Amino acid sequence: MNTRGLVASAVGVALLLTVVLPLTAGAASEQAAVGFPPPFPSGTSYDALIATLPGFGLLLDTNGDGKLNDEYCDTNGEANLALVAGPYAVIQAGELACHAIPEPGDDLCAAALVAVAVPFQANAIVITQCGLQDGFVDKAQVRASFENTKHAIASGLERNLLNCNLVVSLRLPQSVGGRAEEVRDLFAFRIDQFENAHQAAPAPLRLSKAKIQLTNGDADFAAMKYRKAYEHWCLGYQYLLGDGF
Ligand SMILES: [Ca+2]
Repeated sequence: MNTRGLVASAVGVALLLTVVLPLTAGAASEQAAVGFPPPFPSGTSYDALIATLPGFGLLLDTNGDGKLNDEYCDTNGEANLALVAGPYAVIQAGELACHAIPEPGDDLCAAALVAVAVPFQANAIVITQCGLQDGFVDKAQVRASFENTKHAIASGLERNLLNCNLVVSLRLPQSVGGRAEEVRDLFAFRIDQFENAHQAAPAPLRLSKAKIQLTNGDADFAAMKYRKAYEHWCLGYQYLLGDGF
């Protein structure tokens, strides 16, 4: 393909970007407001960063929640951006080749290619915008997955504490592959939460009893009396259950 054909082809691909591409509906997902919500990006700088993407049809409210910060760039649109990136690279190479032409032909050559390259440079900016947007959404989703996984694990531990289930792995220390420290730290964390909730009032007797069980459990755990330690923590958790919240 000669230079004229290449440029014509590249410009044709660029014009495709002006076409708003149809979007496909996402798979059905849980929409209830449960768990840790993804911390999607926000702020005036962020708004400025993505401001042009909706106009290109690259960032649309596909889930209908009225927000764009939770959306990935349209994949078809991104594919077209990538298609244009190839010819742009060729044009950039052509600019370098212009330097091999004696003056004043080199400047004329470079000027002609720069003029052609302008829309492609804009395209490169859009690629960067979409890359950042997709990265922001990925990061928010990963954070939410991490937090919700911790919530699910904590809930599972609490269900065992609720019934004082003597699950062996929950009694053994982490040094041998057990989860006793997780149980202990979760129980201690719940005590702290209860104390914070009682800041405006004296700590109730049941909370004090729970803290005693934490101390006793810690002592037994240090003495490698793992079953007794778990039983203390479990009993302490029972005191929290009856705290009247
Ligand atoms: Ca949305």
